[in-house]
Amino acid sequence: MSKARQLRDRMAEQGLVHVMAAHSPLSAILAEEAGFDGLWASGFELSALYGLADMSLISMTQHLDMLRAIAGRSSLPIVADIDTGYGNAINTIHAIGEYERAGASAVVIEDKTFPKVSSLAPGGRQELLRMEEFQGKIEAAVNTRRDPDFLVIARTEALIAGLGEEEALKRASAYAEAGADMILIHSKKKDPSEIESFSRAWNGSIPLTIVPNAYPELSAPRIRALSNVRMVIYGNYGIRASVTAMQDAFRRIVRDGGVQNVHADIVSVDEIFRLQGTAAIKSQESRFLR
Ligand code: SPV
Ligand code: MG
Repeated sequence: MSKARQLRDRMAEQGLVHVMAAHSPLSAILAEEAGFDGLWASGFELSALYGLADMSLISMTQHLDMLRAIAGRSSLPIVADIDTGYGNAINTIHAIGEYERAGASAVVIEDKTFPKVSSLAPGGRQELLRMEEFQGKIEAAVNTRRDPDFLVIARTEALIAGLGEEEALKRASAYAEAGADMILIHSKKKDPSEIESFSRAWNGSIPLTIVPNAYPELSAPRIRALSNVRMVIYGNYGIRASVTAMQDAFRRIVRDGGVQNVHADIVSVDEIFRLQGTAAIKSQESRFLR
């Protein structure tokens, strides 16, 4: 059974799957150990890892390399954030082949123009593609996938662009007609009202995915009450948690003039050895090194 099938089955069984952002194999290992259902190969997180803005500056090759490395160290299904599909429908066809081969179980493609600007960037330029052109990208993606369970998730940025619920609903219906498996509806409003209202108004022809980055109070019980939502993506929590931890430790080391205090408050080197799979290598050494 493919991981894409597993993800679909889990959505059907649980009603809601929890997908954590991963920007590296190590963050993917930690997400799997914590109990998430899937991984989000986030463009925002990978851009931040490179110290860059999430504005189509990271190449498809860089994203694919990281996705392959993540797939090699985690058994969870991966939802790949492929932004605008790297160009037009022809670029999208190429991208779908590459991402499926690299080990993704799903892609999210958004209806912005290339190059995109991060949805949450204050005052960010948010230009949408013509709806018909984006339908072409969705049809191309659906037509290209080899595993029929591979999920094509169409993300509309109509609310992000300030075009309102009616436009968002119109676009979501058009993308469902084009063959999308799910709609990702995103909002940068500081409360979940836009998302709750959209989800109530949605015709339910295909399920919804949400990314509660700007409105964190939308907890799992409240999401479950929105009957159309089947996937929640925790979109930037991996990189933010890492930055919090590193800022704290690095500042303390400078302030304290050494690592004597921080040492006991961070994980041991043995814990890193465990995450690196060192025990398995030890047993391989004793078996095969002669
Ligand atoms: C990402 O994590 O790259 C996303 C989610 O696309 S957001 O940054 O909120 O747009
Ligand atoms: Mg993104």
